[in-house]
Amino acid sequence: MASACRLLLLTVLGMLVPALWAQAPTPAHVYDFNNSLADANGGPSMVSNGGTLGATEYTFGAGQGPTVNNALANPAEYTVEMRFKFTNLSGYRNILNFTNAPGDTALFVTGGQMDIYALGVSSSTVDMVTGQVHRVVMTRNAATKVCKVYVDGLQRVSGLDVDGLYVSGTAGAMNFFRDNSGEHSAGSVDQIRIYNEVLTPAQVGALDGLVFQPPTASSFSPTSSGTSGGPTLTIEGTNFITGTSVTVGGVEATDVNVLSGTTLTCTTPVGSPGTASVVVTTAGGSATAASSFTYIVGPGDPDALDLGIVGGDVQATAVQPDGKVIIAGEFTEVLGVARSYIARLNADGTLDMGIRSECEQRCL
Ligand SMILES: [Ca+2]
Ligand SMILES: [Ca+2]
Repeated sequence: MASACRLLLLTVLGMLVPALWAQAPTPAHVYDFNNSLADANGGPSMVSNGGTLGATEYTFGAGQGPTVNNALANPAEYTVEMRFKFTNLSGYRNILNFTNAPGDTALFVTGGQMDIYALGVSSSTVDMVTGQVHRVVMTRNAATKVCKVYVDGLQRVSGLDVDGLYVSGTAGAMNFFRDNSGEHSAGSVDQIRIYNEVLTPAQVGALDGLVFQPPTASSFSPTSSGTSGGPTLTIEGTNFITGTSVTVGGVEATDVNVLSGTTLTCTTPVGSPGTASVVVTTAGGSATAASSFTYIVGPGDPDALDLGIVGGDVQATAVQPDGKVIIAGEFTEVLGVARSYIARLNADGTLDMGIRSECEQRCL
C-alpha cells in the first residue's frame, strides 16, 4: 500500500514538474485594452496617441500606438510581451522602442522579419503576416546584455546590446508601434504584458502553448579543426528548433542555421588544443554529443604546438580536409618518435605512424 502511494505521488509529480518548469512568472503589468488603458496590476496606465479603445482591443492608425512611462523596475532587464497585428508589413515597421521619443533604436519588422535594428541583427525567417495576430516577445538580460525576440513562441533573432541601446531612457518611456519618420503601421493590440525578469525560451513558448521536446545530438562533421575554428560544422540530431544554440568546448558557435528538425550548421568557434564537448541547446533542454570535437593546431599557428618537439621548432603546419595535420620544421623527434623535418598528426593529436616522407628518409 505504501509503495502504491509512493508510485502515485511520483506519477503526479512527474506530470506536474514539466508544467511548472515552463510556467512564466507573474507579469508586473497587464494591459488588456478592454475598454481601458489601465494596468490590471495597478501600475502606470498606457497613454493613447490617438487610437480607439474597444471591448477587446486598442485600434490604432499609423503612428497612434500607445506609450507607457516608468513601467520597468530595472530599465536594463525586462520581458515585454505584445499581442497585436499590423495592416502593413512592407518596408520597416516600428514595433517597440525604449527611447523617450520614437526613433530608429527599435525593434522593427521588415518584410515580415524581426529586426533589432540598432544591433544590426535580423531574423532569417518570415515571422509576421499582414492582418494576422502575432505574439511578439522581447527580452533583455542586464547581466549578459543579450536581447532576444520571439514570435509565436519561437526565438527568431538575438543580439548583444553592449552599448545599452535597449536600456530604457531616463523618462522611462516605452513606445509601441510608433516611429519618428513614418515607418509605422496601423493595426490593433489586444494585450501587452511586462515582466521584471527575463523569461526563458521554454517560458515564452508556453505562452503560446508550445511544449518543447529535449534535443539529441547524434553526430557532427568535421570532427576536428584548427584552434582558430572557422569550418562549417554540421550537426545531426533530433528536436532542433529555431533559436537553437551550440557550444564547442564551452564557446558559443555563431551563424547557427537550423536546416531541419534533425540537421543544423554553425561556424566552429575558436578553441584550445585538445578535445571539446559539442553541446546543443534548445528551449527543450541541452544535449551533449557522445563523441568529442578535437582542436588541433591551425595552419600558421605553430606556437600553440605542444608535441614533445625535440631538435628544433615547428615552422609551418597545414590541416588536411580529414583533420590530419602536417607539420614541418627543424625537429628530429615528435611525441617521442624519431621524425625529422616533417611529420603528420592524426585528428586526435596523436602521431600518424603510417607515413614517413621521402624527404625525411633522404634527410636522415
Ligand atoms: Ca524611423
Ligand atoms: Ca484585450
